[in-house]
Amino acid sequence: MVPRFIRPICLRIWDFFVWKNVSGQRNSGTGTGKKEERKDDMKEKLEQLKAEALRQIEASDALEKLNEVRVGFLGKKGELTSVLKGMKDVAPEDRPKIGQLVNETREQIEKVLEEAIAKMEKAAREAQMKAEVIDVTLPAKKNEVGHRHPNTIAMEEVERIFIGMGYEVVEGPEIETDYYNFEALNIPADHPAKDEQDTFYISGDFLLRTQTSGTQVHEMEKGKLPIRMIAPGRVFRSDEVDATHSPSFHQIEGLVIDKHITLADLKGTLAEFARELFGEETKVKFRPHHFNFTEPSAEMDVSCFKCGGSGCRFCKGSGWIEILGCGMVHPNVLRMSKIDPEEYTGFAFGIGLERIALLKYEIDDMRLLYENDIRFLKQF
Ligand code: 2NL
Repeated sequence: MVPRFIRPICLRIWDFFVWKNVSGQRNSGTGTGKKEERKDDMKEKLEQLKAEALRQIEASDALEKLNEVRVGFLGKKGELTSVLKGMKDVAPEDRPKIGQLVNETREQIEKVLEEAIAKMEKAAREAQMKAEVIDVTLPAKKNEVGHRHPNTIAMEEVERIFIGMGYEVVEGPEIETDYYNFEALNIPADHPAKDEQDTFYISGDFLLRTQTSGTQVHEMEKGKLPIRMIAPGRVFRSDEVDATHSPSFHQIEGLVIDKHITLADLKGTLAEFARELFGEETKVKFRPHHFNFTEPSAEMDVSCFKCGGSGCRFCKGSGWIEILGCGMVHPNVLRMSKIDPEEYTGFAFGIGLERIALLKYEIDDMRLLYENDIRFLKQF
């Protein structure tokens, strides 16, 4: 499209000729008869020009063609400009008249041109609207809303309970040294858990942590007491995959260290945890056990939340379900992390997250948690 500034430029050219004409009047005395003729010639030429422009506009079937017409007639080097160049041969007194005529011709061509452009643009818009018609009866695109993995739901539930009791959630590295994973936990060098058959060794001193206790050792070493923390996270053991085992699973360990912490604190805390997780009616019992890092040690069972303790398929008839391991932190463990066992005592526990998820959602095969079959995951 030819910009509108072309027009003022043409008018300037026109003014220039009028000015030249005034000075010409003063300086020269050309015969007026010939100039009279020129005036009529120009009138006729303008008429022809207009007729031709209108004909071309009429014949245009595309916006580009209309643009060509504009450039050809109204442009800087267009027909009208070249008519203006003939002005020098017109008698000075006729020049304003011819000038006016040129302007009128320009305006008329412009008007018709603009109307033709508007009409063509409207037609193009309408054609486009027709082509892009939206079928509002088509079914809408559905955005599938994702949700948390059952493991995550269980993990966040356990975290919520302990945060509610004033515990801090601390995460630590999945790669640990032998010291943080075993030695600092009072696990002797010849302990079977350290066997290559059970632990993934990386190189030298490094291994994939088999429990999140290392995170708690790091925390004890900081020397800031008391401690009330849980350490959730991924752990690794060199196990074959089956319905209850996976080489990578999740654990939530807990640690409390303060003055005057007793077994009563351990029992009260873990009983409260069980009631929040499985319901107000839940009973707990502690069975003696052995862990290197705690003394005494125990395993905690909860009354079966399916049958209430009378015995069913879910609890294999016993009425109890094993849920976690726990104990009072071994004095050797405290000492190795520079905590005086005469002044401070503590309790610790370890919960297998997958076990909680399987129990809570009544899933009978751990592998389902890792296969990421959307039909399975959608159910939680
Ligand atoms: C289990 C047993 C347990 C701990 C973990 C722990 C950590 C420190 C000191 C003492 Cl730093 N103990 N952790 C204690 C008892 C049991 O886990 O069966 N976990 C699934």
